Amino acid sequence: MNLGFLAVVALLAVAPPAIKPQISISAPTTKASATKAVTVADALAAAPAAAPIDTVRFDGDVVVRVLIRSAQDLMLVNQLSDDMWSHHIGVGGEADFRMSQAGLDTLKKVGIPFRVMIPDLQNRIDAEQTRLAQPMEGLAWFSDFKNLTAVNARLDEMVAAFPNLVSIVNAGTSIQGRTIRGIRISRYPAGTALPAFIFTGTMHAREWASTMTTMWIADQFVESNTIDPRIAAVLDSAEVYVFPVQNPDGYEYTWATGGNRLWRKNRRLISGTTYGVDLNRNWSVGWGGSGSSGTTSNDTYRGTAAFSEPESVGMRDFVIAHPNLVGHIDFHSYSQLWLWPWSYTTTLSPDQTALAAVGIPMQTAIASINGKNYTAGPSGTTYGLTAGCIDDWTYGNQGLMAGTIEVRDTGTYGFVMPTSEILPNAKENFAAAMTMMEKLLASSPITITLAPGSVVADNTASTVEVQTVPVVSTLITNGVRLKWSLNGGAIQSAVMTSIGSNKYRASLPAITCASQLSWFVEAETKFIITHAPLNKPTSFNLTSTNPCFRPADLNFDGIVNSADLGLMLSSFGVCSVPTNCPADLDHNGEVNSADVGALLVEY
Ligand code: 0X9
Ligand code: ZN
Repeated sequence: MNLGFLAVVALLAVAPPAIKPQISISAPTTKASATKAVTVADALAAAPAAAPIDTVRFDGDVVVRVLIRSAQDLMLVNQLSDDMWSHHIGVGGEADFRMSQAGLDTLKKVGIPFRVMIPDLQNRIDAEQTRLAQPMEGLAWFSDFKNLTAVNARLDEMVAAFPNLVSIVNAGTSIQGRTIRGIRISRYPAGTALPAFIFTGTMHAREWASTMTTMWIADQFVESNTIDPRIAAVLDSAEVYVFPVQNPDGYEYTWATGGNRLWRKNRRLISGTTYGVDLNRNWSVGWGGSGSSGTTSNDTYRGTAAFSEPESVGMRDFVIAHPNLVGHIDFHSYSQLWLWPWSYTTTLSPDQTALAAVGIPMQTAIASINGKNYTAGPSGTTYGLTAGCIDDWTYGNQGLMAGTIEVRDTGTYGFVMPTSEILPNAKENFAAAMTMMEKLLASSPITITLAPGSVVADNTASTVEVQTVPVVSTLITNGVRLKWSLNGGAIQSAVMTSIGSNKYRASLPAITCASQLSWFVEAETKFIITHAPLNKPTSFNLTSTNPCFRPADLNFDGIVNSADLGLMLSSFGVCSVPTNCPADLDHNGEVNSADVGALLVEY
């Protein structure tokens, strides 16, 4: 791991232009930059309505992968480009930058090693525009990228087709007044106590592959909810939230005439011609730290304060309002990475073991679909420091297992991905999401090893024993609990005592004739509480019923009568196995007249 490079990446993101070193090369005067978008947006506002406004163009721009050998290399590249496409740290510290031909010429002159990844960026954008202008009727939804209107229409269609499964949820309103829409997928009524997962996309506007990935997750959970046994099992035990577009204004701007295909931030007007806060630098955990910028024009501008932006406030409040959330993946593009906390520091999270216990199987699951290798690890050391990200907050503040997936590709196409990649990419990332859910739901499986039958004796406490072997993270202190409700009343709880071998024991209270007890066991680990007998609400309905059993009611019909007397008389005599001799009411090893007397008292 090249820690020096990390520090430099951080420097790149935070360094305001005023302190850039004066390097004695001629800076390109026609440098393509995010400020182009600002100019056009400004022109849009000022222009007469009829004036044709061109979409921001990147004619002549290239995307280069630069080998950063030193801090000076990076500072120089920073002079030549203000659009870093990937911060991915490869061997020797490689990163992708968009720059003009003049910038490329300078790179050659000064001898920094580089490779042109995309020589014809504007051609590719033009080809994409031409393709998207073709009619799409009759084509499968995932055959091409979809704009915000189409995404929203698709969410509405899911609700219409599966009204008992899918409902629209929202996470507030963007700065331009667009609703941040998502769906809830659940077999249970809202408010049912179930663990929940949230999958989010398109926080960065140009990362269209993340929109399609989250839409595919939604699609699979909706369309295959009864067909695919793994999906069905998850929906038995959990609810799923999907927010495909967290930055609707920015996304719309990447599609709009007069917009900018490569826009990243939200669309806050900061001042003059400067727009946008990086929503993935606007969260409170580590806010303001390395890998975020205080310069308003920077692509990683963090805003004036944590949660200065309505989009991050909306998402934050949604997560706070759903304390049953246990897992979160925020999808971005590109680089094929699975990054878990922390991202604001290189210090390992206290839950590194648990994060890896789920994270490595997720990486394996991705590879199992199409053979693609995604690099996985803690974000700070795997990717570089990025302070103020959503997943550091959902993990650090809300206790969710969380992380960021950078989907395909590794730079051949970058943000302008061919349609042939949409489904293979979506499918391998669906596998990651599935694995996170399954691993967490099976985080601490509980086996009931001793339980009372459905009928218990009057006024006799019964014992429950369970075994649970946590596989993701350890049980919290007093984390295994027996819970019950007497006659439908308030839920009572008792900590189960450890009896060794991962076994725990506790007693259910004695109950009297005709009362009813419902009970279940829960095991609490850092990320999720699992339940037994099943991790779903119906588990609670395992009941223990006492039908006012009387010993003399030998045929269990609720009444002591001549039928019971007949049974007793037919078993008159010595009991060879006293415990198997119900008619021996006084337990003296013989059914005799004393027992008949006892039976008649009960008549
Ligand atoms: O910089 C970002 O916000 C993400 N990369 S991107 O190219 N999509 O912009 C990476 C965030 C990595 N940090 C976290 N794990 N949050
Ligand atoms: Zn991103």
